[in-house]
Amino acid sequence: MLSLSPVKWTRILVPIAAGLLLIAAACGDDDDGNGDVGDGDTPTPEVTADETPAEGIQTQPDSPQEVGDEVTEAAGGVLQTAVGDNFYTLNNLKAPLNETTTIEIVNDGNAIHNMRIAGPDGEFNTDDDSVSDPELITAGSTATVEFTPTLAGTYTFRCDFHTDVQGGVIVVE
Ligand SMILES: [Cu+2]
Repeated sequence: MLSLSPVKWTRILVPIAAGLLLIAAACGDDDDGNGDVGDGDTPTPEVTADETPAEGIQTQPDSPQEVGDEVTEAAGGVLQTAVGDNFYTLNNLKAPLNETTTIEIVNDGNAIHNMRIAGPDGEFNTDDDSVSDPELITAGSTATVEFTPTLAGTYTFRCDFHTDVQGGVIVVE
């Protein structure tokens, strides 16, 4: 070792120093790289979280009839209301989630009425509607709607024959 000339020491030390600089630079790059990876990981869970709220009922139309203050709850799987010309006597209804409620509607009016519940899609006249059976309730007769909600929320219903004035809501929870 002691026999090496200054020129030979230089040939050894310069590459070592250069190597140390490269390592230091590489470490700096790694830190930046790790930071980028960390930032990149963050949006991934957000995308997953965005998929979850897709479940649930969609925005429902407003009830065309003013919703009454009196809440009528299902009892023993049955909800009773009536219709006149042209309104529901009880239109602030409440039904349990994941159970079948039979809504009984008596027509106390003279005109034909019915009940159509907008389904989870929040639109009338689509496949997920629940409609009275029979669909036309004549004066003095009774009809039923079998309603089995599997999603919580407030559903809107209306009469197909008086869509602008006759309706109400069913709160499901
Ligand atoms: Cu009607």
